[in-house]
Amino acid sequence: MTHTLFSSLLFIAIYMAANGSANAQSFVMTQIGADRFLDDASDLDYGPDDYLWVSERDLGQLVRIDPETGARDNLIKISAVYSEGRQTGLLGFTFHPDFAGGMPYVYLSYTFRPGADLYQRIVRYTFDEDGTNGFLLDPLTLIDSLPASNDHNSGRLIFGPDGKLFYTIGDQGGNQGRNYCNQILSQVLPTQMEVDARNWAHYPGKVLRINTDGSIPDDNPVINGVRSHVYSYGHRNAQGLLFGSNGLLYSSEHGPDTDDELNVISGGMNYGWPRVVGFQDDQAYDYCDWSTATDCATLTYDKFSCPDGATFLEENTLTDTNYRDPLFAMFAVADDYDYNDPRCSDSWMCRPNVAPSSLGIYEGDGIPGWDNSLLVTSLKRGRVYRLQLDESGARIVGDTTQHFYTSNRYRDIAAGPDGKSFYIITDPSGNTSDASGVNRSSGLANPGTILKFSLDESTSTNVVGAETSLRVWPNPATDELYVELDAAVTASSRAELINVKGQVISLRQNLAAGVNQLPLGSLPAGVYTLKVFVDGGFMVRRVVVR
Ligand SMILES: [Ca+2]
Ligand SMILES: [Ca+2]
Ligand SMILES: [Ca+2]
Ligand SMILES: [Ca+2]
Repeated sequence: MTHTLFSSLLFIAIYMAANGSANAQSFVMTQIGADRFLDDASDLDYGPDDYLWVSERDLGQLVRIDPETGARDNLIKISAVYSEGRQTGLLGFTFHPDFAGGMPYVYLSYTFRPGADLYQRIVRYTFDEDGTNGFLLDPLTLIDSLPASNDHNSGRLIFGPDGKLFYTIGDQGGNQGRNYCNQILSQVLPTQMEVDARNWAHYPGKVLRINTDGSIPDDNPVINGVRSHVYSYGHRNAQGLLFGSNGLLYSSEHGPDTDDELNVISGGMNYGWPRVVGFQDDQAYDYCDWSTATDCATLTYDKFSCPDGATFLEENTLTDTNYRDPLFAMFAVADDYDYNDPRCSDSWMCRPNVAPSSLGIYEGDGIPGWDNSLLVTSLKRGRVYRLQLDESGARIVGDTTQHFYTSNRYRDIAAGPDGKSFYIITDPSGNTSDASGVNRSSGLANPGTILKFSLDESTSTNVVGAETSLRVWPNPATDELYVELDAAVTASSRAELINVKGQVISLRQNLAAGVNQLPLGSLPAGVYTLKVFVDGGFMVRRVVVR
């Protein structure tokens, strides 16, 4: 075996978890490989061979990296991969569940361009450890000519416990940006005639379930009278997909400006997009279909207006009995939320979405208090959000906590085999938030590399935002809440009030050291979570309003 030694340097730093809970853990951060030793990485898996496998999206290259030394093998560069911009190229890959036991197959998905139009396909390669004639051999295309676009291709590919492949295919970025006159097809289902003709044009905005030979499983759901590869529909851009050992299928999904979603995916169900965002609550989102506007192509796109002739629909107009609300929305805002609030110096930062690039799960006892947690990587916030599942796996309990906070864009996460560590790939460029969590930054701390966070068992709890630095009263509260921050707090703090559905119903920028008054207005009585963000961490209090 020859290693391509791009870099075997290891950079080590102590990193404390930014986590408001009393039993917070601290982690040691190690950088594996130099800055930008990876091209735009899209998928990271801890391989059955104890290497870190990474797809380099733009180069169309699959590599594996020794997690101890950072030494790297370039396994294959696929010449058929077509890439332009940030949403195309080599998207995802996964291992056959019996990879080490006689089925040495790796499945990859990528965009290609045989003519004027873009497509994506899923291809199986056979791994040869010897590598003399190449590491990945004998490509076998499972499914070809899936729709692709310059935006929102998704591309998460996983194996289910049922031996089927599951694949997310995004909404192609319709109804926004440069594709603003393209109809979103997430609610449009394939017809029998299309399936018979192997025409997959209506697959955007779906989760697909695929036999390992590419055919349609006999037990796939019949939706609208048709059995196809479509397993679920109504998706926007699901870049996270995994099965828990409880057998449930989870996805994470980018919301438009609010309501990034976590979903439990069930066969045949409709997850709402573009008719519903987050919960079906008619808050802070309506669907305006620009593709139906009069002379759409002559208009200038503006996401906060709806042009003449365009179909306009509130969330409550979706009445599909297959509709399912998400497990959690991160993070939702109320109807009166001003996306262009003049108090907010940067509207991109002030939008409540986190840009969830992938989803991981932690199952085990190695990190006390973390068993059965979903882990969401954020491009926009440079951190991992941890959501605790209950025993059924179908409900989130407790508060969202934040970990591994650095000024980076996190692309994907993989748990290490020791049950006490995580690996995260970072983007080589782009915007994220700075250490305060409030300001936009393009100065990435660790661009284009792999960060390892290992539980630090040698130190006692040392948490950003110690319990003593926040006082909240009265509790219960009626008309207003007083929030006192200690004198060391910078002026860049902010507060969120979150209801039991996980929706941010009130957001206050620029809390100052000392006493701050938060008017509660006409909030419904109930239990709320107050989150105060300070110095790269946050603190949480339960607040009763009556
Ligand atoms: Ca992965
Ligand atoms: Ca993968
Ligand atoms: Ca949804
Ligand atoms: Ca909603």
